[in-house]
Amino acid sequence: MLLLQFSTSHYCRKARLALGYKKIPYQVENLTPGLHIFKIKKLAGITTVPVLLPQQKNCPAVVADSTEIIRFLEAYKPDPPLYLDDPISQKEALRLEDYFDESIGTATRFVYYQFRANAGKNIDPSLMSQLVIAIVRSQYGINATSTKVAEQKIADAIAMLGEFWQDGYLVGERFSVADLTAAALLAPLGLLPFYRHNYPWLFERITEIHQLCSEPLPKHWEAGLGV
Ligand SMILES: N[C@@H](CCC(=O)N[C@@H](CS)C(=O)NCC(=O)O)C(=O)O
Repeated sequence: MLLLQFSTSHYCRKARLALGYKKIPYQVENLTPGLHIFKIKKLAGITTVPVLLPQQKNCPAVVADSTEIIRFLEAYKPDPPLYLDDPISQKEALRLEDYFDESIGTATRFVYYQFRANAGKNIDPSLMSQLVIAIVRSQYGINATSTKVAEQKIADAIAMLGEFWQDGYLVGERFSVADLTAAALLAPLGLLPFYRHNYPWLFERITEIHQLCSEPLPKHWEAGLGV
């Protein structure tokens, strides 16, 4: 299988965590933000990554969007499962996946890129990195005011996770797509000392989930500890 991705995208991280959890061999092709459109639009009809090309017999040629990729992987290799057996629990797991995708993943993007353009500028001062940060900030309208709203959404999500993650799972009695999605979409916050210092349990859990899925933590992860 081939995963078309941005190496820095947390939605692509979500797809990689699922592939890793299911121990499905895959390769990645890193696309350049902006130029990616020429490849992705023609192939998948959308402009966002991740896009998976299964390259297998009896499989679709293209699966776009992280949620659809997990749905496909679950059918392709049901074991170990990311979906839950009980229909009510499964409905809740998909609701949480959607909440993290639509609300928290975008909020993380605001908080993360606002940090990288200010206090976190020295994490990678290279021209290329600063250019990507500037493009993303302009594309999504990321500034101090818009980031305030995002910070509140993240605070609400962390409060909710605090109830479940300190000693259990988001839904039911085992790891599911809901836990995986939360771990992927909050992982970029591990680079921010504010979150690392105030919520150590959150990043312990995110680390555990990355280990479970054989996925490395985000680059510069140690920056969150101020080293
Ligand atoms: N709902 C999509 C969101 C993916 C997404 O927002 N990807 C961003 C990178 S983090 C992207 O491709 N942005 C490029 C663009 O919008 O042109 C998913 O879950 O796959």
